[in-house]
Amino acid sequence: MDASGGRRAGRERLRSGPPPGPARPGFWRSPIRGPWLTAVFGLILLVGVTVLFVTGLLSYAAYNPDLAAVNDQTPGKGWLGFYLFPWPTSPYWLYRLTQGVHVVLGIVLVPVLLAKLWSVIPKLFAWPPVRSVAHGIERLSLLLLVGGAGFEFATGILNVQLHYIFPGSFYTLHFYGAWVFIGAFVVHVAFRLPRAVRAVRAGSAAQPAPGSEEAAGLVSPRPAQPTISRRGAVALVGLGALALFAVTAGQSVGGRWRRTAVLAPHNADPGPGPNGFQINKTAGSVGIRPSDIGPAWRLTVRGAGRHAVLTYEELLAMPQHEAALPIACVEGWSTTDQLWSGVRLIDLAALVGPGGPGAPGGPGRTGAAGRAVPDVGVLVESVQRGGSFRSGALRDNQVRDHRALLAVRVNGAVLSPDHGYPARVIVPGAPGVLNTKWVTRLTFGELA
Ligand SMILES: Nc1nc2c(c(=O)[nH]1)N[C@H]1C(S)=C(S)[C@@H](COP(=O)(O)O)O[C@H]1N2
Ligand SMILES: [Mo]
Repeated sequence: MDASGGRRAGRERLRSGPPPGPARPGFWRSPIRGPWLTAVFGLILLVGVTVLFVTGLLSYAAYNPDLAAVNDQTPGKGWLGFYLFPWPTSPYWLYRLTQGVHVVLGIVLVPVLLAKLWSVIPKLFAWPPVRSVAHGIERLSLLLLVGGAGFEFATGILNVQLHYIFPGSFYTLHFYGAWVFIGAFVVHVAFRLPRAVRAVRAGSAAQPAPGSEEAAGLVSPRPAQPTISRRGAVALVGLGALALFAVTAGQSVGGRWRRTAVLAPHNADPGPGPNGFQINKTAGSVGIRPSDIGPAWRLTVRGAGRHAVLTYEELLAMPQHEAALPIACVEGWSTTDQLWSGVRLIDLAALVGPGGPGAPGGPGRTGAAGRAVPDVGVLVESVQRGGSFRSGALRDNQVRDHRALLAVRVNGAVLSPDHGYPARVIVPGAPGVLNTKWVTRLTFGELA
């Protein structure tokens, strides 16, 4: 047989019907599968994934990935990060809200995502696997869609469960994955939205004839007896989502609600007292030695060509200010507002600013007319040597906010070693990761 004869025989086999198994019509027998069920889950995901994508991009912007290649070094994000903007400091609970929504919603949508995938399983085995070039491209885009969704949900959930097992940085993987996923998602929505809207309008009782255009390959030609109604199935998935909400949302609210977050890794009791609120990494767990933060501790402050070295007592002798601010972690947990007190970052910048302390035209937007106002972004370094954490960078607008402190006290007490004694940064509106603990050096000036 010549080559073209072989191809013809292959085509004959395809036309003569699918092999035995899941590709056969009638293999999938659930009577509730159909355009209505798929459309309901699909429309919920349309709203949910859109919110996830937007809050995810916001989280990335909040992380200040443009600063000094300190906060993040995702290569190529310059192009995908076209939208990056200076993260504001007001409202001070901004990141607490956006990241709480991102993480809680991501967890709550898991049952909906699984139900949606279940509802379209017969299409995975569609026969013939590829009907035309267009069909082939469509199936390839579905691979990116389903693969992208699986990847984003899996990496996100592993991250909030503190399982950093993926190769490379979470930020890099989750960020690139999000763009691949959202690309496939937009294409999918563009093709399917009209059909989904029609199916939902037709109602849960309407079931198009199997094999018809409107059935979209979802309706079984040999349905089994129903054990649940379509609406019942949606309600069941909704209950699952609600249950997940009930056991995770508490960690984003903080305070006494944190105990309800039994599925969250950060639900342990942080103990009583002024320092009794959530700790990310304890001093012991990242190898902070008592000698690092004992009497020999010094704070080095550097600015345009000048620097100052302060003892703990000298830091305490500077004007102390208060700010009630939460800590809101990228992992989705947050504390309620805590009352921090310490030295304003802008006052520390003024110590080493171009004009020196109190000089006209020193740091502050109200410099003498015509004088360029220096950028007071800051690189914050910790005494920490263990773990992956070294430093963090803050933007000019964050340093200038009067609530941005190098805190030495919280809720009226000296900082505990686990919360960053002798001094830690606290900034309004920013992700927790920028609130560097056990600070030993501040370098003010142009960063990017
Ligand atoms: N030096 C240092 N600072 C750090 C961290 C760290 O691991 N090391 N963790 C950061 C993260 S991710 C968060 S969410 C906050 C948590 O602060 P807390 O432990 O006082 O609640 O500290 C930040 N500062
Ligand atoms: Mo964090």
